[in-house]
Amino acid sequence: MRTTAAAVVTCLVANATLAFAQTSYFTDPNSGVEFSRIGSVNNAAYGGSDPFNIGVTGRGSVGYEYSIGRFEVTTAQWVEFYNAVYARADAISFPAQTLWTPTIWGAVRDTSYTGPGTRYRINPNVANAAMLPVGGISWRTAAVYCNWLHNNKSSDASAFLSGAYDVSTFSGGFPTFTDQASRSEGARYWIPSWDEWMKAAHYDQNRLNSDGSTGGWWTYPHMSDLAPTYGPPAGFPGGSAANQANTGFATPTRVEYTIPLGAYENVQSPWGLFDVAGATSEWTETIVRNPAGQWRMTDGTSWASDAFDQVFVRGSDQPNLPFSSNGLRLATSVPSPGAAIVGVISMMCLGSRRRRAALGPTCTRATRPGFAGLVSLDNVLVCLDGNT
Ligand SMILES: [Ca+2]
Repeated sequence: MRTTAAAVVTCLVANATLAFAQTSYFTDPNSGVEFSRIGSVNNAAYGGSDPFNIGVTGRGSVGYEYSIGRFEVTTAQWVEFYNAVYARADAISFPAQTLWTPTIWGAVRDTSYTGPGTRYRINPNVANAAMLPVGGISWRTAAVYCNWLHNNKSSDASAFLSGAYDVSTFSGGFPTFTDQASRSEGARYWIPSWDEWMKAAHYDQNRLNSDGSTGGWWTYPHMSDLAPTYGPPAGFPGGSAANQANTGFATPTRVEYTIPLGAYENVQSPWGLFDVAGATSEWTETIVRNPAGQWRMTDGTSWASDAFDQVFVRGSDQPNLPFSSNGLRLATSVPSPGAAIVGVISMMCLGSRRRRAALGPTCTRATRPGFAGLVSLDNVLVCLDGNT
């Protein structure tokens, strides 16, 4: 989102008398990602119910500031990364099952490119393809993306291999893997932990509690305890301005895959995140273990899937495979605490966006058949997600 200086001033003036804590946004020039700064250090953990026994009660407190993408990674951002990896003369040596080409995004192979390597480009025949979400990102591919950003998008092969995650640790898949458990010390970009993701999606520093205190948890990620209205946004076939998330519906013409990120412009998490519900399910760094094996946790529902956007529901998948429903919302330490944040706007001052897209030829349907009722069974989810 672009916010003009005039708009920022207007927003700040308009909200100068409001008591609630404001949310700070900034666009990081290195990654090109627009982030929300997550404050409220040492926030109260989620204290609600855990009906699926996933261990959510007591989670979601974070004792430091961090930032997280307002949008899932976009096709434009992923094309740049893809080409940095593949449109080159020297083939970078990765462990097996580390890099995958997305299955659902707004890019196509650039057939005019003769090498070296392979190059993709944003589909010129798809309106606003640059803002379409990216599905089919494996956890390991997401980790390599973090390495590349950590190393300032260096073209050197080593820039992809370490920094945030040491790819030499990547092996295995199901039922176990040896991948680095959490980000390297000093990582500048990373895959958010479940606590970081939960807080950014569901914790509201301004929610008024019955005892007069502020700060609490919403069941759903659009600052509500009631489920969002699922359906296409206004301007799309079957769409309505009353609809709130790109999930929970599937159309014969695959309208759901033509909806760009941020299309539900007035539907945001307490920290200004778009499309927490819908588009892709988002990887987290957190490892789920049970006697049957281990997985990396995902959260948020994906396109067309059964909608389970409650705070007490999550998914999980193997880190080595590119399930088409899975994408990435990036986390970062930049700017470092105390550094200047540009583009401060109020959560009430939302920029206008109107993005429309048509279905690209690379789109494929991604569903999670049988997802309903199996949300807490990681070993079952792994099998059901093998749909790419
Ligand atoms: Ca999402």
